[in-house]
Amino acid sequence: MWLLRGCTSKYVASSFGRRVLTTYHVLGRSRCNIAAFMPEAAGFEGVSGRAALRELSVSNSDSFWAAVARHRLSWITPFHTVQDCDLSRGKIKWFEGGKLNVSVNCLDRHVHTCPERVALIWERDERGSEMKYTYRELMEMTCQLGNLLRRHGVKKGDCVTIYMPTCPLAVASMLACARIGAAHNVVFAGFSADALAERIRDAQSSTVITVNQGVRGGKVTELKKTVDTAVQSCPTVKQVFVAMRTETPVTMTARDIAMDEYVFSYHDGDVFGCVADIGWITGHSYVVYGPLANGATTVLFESTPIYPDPGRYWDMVERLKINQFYGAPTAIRLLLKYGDKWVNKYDRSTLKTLGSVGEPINTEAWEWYHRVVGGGRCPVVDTWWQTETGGICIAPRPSDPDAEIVPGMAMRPFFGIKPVLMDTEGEVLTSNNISGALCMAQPWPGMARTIHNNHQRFIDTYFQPYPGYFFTGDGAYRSEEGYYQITGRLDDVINVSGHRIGTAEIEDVVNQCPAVAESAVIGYAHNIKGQGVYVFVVLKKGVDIQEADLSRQLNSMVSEKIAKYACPDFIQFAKRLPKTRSGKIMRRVLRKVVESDLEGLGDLSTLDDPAAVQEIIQGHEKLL
Ligand code: 6R9
Repeated sequence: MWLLRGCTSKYVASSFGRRVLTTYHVLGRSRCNIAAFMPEAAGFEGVSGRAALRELSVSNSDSFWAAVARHRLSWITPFHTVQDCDLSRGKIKWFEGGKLNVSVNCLDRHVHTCPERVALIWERDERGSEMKYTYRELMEMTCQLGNLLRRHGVKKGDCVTIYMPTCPLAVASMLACARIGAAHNVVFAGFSADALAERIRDAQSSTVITVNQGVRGGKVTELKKTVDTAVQSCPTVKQVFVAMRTETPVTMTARDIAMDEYVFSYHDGDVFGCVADIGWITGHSYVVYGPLANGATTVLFESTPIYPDPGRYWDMVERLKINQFYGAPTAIRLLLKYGDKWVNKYDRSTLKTLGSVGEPINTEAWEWYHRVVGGGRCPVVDTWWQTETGGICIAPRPSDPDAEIVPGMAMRPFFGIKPVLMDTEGEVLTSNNISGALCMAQPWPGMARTIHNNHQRFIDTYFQPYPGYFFTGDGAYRSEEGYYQITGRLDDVINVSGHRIGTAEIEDVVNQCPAVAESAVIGYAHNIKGQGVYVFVVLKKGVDIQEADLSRQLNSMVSEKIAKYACPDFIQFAKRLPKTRSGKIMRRVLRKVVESDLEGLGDLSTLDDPAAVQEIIQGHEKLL
C-alpha cells in the first residue's frame, strides 16, 4: 500500500464535505438492493414489487428519496426538508439542513460491520500483479492522507487537484479530500501539461497530488515532470505531493513533498469491475463513491484493454472473478476487431451482468458483447447518463430483473427519474414511437447543482432551453412500447434533403458491414441536399477493401436499413478516430476537418492521442 511518510493514523473528524451526493445502484438482478430499505421505510408499507416502487419513486419522489437517504446513508445532522428545487430557475437543493460526510459513508460504515471485506482490487498495468485492499486498510490510508493534507494547510472549501493514474492512492486522495471538506479536481493522467494547468487554474488549487511516473499499456509516462511544467503557469500552487508508482526517482523541488510505499494484505471478496478511469465521471460514481458507499469490492483498472494483448479484460475477469463488468462501447468495438479467440481463452463464468456506458452501443457491438463475452447468458445493460446527472438515469432493468431487453436501447427510466421528449417548439411529446430532445421533468438528488464559478452558464445550458425542465443535450426515441433509445447529441443530428437524422443511426448501419470496425458520420454543407453524409471508416484488422467496393456495400446497406438519402457521399478511411480519454469520438474535431476549418479545431486538451487528428487531416486532404 501507499504509506504517507510521517503521518499518524489519527481519525480525521468528520466535517461536511462534498456538495454532490451520489446515490448508487449496482447493475443487474443479483445486487439490486432496493428491497433493503423498503420494509421499514415509512410510506412504503403497502408497496410490493419493484415496478410499483418505481412508479412511487416518480409520483411521490420526496418520500422515496427521503426513505433512501435515511436508510442508506449515515447523517451527521438529519435533514429537515427533502428538497427545495425549482427547475424553471435552475435551483437545485436537496436534503436541506442535513449534513453528511461521503467518505464516512464509503468507509466507516463498512469498517464497523465488515472491516476485512475487500474494498479495492487494483488491477495493475503489469498483468497478474493485482493487489487487494480491505475497507479497514482503505480507511486508514484515507485518514492518514486526510491528516497529511490538513497538516499542510488544506482546509474545508479548498480544491485539491489529483493528477494520478487509477490506483488506490488516487481513491484515498479523493476520499481524504471529501473527509476534510475539500473538493477534488481529478484530472486524467493522460492530459498534457497545458490541459492540466488550465484545470488547476480553474480550480485555483494550492495543492496537487501526483505520482513520479505512470504506467499504462506498458508505457511509462512522466507525470511528475508534467506537473512541474504545468505548475509554472499556476501561481496558486504551493505544494505538490508525490507518491512513487515506479522505482525511478524524480527531481524534487522545495514545493514537493514525498510519499512512500509498502504492501497491503490480500483478501477475497465480491467484485464489481468498472474499467473506467477515475478521471471520468463513470470512475467517480461507479469505481469509487458508488461501490464503496454500498460496501462493494471495486476494481481499479490501471491498464488498457489491449495490453499486453486483447485478452486483458477477460483474463482479468477470470483472475479477479469479476461479477459485474462495466465498460464503454469504444473498447468493445476495439476488441471485436481482434476476434473471439481472445475472449474464449478465459473463464468468464463469474460474470452476471455486462454494462455499457458513454455512447450509443451499436447493434454489432451489443451482439458480440452479449453472445461472445457473456456467452449469451448475461444481460447487457446499456446505461444512459451524464456527468451532470451523477448516476445512471435510463437502463434496461431498473425495476424488473426479468424485463425484456432490446439490443442497443437504454430502455427504462431509473427510480425517481421522469424523462420527457420535447419537440422543436418546446412542447412535450406525449405519444410513443416518436423522437425528441431528452429532458427531465423532475429533479433527483444526484443531479448537478451548478458549474463551478459559473452558475449563469449552468442555468443557460441546462434550464433555459426548455423552461421548467432539465435539458440533457441528447436526442432520444421512444418506441411504441415506451422504451427509450438514445440517438446521440442533438448537435449530431443532420438534415439531408429535408430529412433529419441522427448520425448514430447511420453509424449503426455502417458498423454492421463486415469490413468495418468503427465509423463516425458527419454532416457537411452540400449545395443541393443542404447537408451531405461524410463517413470516416476504420477497417477491421487484416481487411483489405477498395473504396469503391466498400461504398457499394455501404450504399446498399444504408438504403435498405434507413433510406437512400442517408447513403454516404464521401468515405474516408482512417487508422483510428480522434477520441477523448473516456473513449468518446470527438465529432466536433471531425466536423471542423470536413469543413476544412483547421483554425477552428478548438480545445484539443481532452484528446487521447493528438496524432490521430493529424492523420485525419492528411487523409481528408488526400481525398479532396
Ligand atoms: C456517463 C457519461 C455524457 C454523454 C451523454 C450521451 C453519451 C452516455 C450513453 C450515451 C448513448 C448511452 N452517453 N451514455 N449515449 N447511450 N448508454 O458518459 O458521462 O462523459 O458526461 O457523457 O455521453 O451523449 O449526454 P459524460
